[in-house]
Amino acid sequence: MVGRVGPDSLELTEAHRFPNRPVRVPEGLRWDVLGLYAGVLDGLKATGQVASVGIDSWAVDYGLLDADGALLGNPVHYRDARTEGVAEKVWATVPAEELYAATGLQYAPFNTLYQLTAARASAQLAHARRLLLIPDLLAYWLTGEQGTELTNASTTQLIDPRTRDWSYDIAARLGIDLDLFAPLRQPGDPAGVLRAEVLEATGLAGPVPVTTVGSHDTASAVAAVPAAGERFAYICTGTWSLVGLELGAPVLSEESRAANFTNELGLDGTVRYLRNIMGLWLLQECVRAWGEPELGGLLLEAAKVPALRSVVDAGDAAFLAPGRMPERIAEACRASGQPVPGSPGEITRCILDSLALAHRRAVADAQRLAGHPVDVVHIVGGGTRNALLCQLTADACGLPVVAGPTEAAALGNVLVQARADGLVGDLADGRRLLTRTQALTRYEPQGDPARWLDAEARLTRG
Ligand code: LRH
Repeated sequence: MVGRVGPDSLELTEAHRFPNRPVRVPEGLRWDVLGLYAGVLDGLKATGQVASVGIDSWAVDYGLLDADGALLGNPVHYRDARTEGVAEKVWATVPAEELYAATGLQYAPFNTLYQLTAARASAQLAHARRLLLIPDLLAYWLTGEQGTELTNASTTQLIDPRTRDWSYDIAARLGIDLDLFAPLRQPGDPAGVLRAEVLEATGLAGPVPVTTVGSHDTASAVAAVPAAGERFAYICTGTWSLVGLELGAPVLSEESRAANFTNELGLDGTVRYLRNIMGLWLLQECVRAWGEPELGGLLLEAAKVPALRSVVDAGDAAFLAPGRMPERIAEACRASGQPVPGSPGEITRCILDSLALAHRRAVADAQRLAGHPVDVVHIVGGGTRNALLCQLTADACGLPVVAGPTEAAALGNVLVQARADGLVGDLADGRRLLTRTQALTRYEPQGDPARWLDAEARLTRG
């Protein structure tokens, strides 16, 4: 994405798009990270020329480098099965309560800490001298310089959200060598310049600086939530729904742990207090199983299906792995004694109702646990294109929803680069620019909110 920023303008254009296809090999599910890097180079070439480059991606995953700086194998995909049953082993050394009080991270089997524990006896880790999170790995290949960007580092479960530094004690007790990580760097810090070979491969004229941005895509997306003031919740929609609040300090209570809320780090000393919900992954996997029918048609069919006939728990890790998604959703409905959706339209409706319900729960729980009331819910990311999901979320939350921008992560990324260049001011200033320049749609809550409480009760009964 190419961003153009002026005093009263902020525009994105897509220079190049390439698929990110995980590959299943005998040892498990892997990322084709060389393919991604090649896509990045093609993308840079397609820009013509840029003043700065910033990289963000999904969280938690990493590549390992040997003593020569060479990549050791393909990075493992966070949906790979290697972390099954690993958390219990970790908790035998550091109890889950203590781990939460120290790192503030919600339990997810794929947090880097569990992945590293799963890999403990592997030959690859034994030979590794450096670990780079995915955006830091791409930045290393582009610049030759290594660093660990803070917002993404906070998803490793090895950062203390109070000090915004490593959790040295936790790492030591779990036998994780923090020297594997390159020094921490902050959004806005310089991350080097494009190497001569990269300039040659892309045709760009150097020097082109690489700027550290909120390299966790969700950190960048939250930075681009066009909110005024503090009384807002956000939902970053896409493969995941990340639902929560922006806070000045982490919430590390036992109640918060039990509710599975995470304290990831955001820009400018903020904390992203949120819950990971399975998100449109549920629908993406069904669409794949149905042979990729057109989404518009599916949503029209879904809109005709009566509301809230059956719902599933969109926070359930049972939906994490790829494959057989329509069947797994049907099984979950059957197990909780609800009508079993059969047609693609019915299953789509079940997914959207379930997501809206999970959004409702997370928005309500976050406000209660953080003692931070909100007046509006902002939806950013891919789900903003799904008007039915936005309306259902407004209905379920009983709050107005403001949907947009869609490319929030890219906009948040660009804003941090623009700021490093002195073109925009702080987070609030960037948000005002977004509000003035981006297309936003408002959805007012409709219908009786009690219906959603009834549906929620069905989940807990199941
Ligand atoms: C979204 C995301 C999310 C993480 C998940 C692994 O792309 O970064 O914030 O929890 O991927």
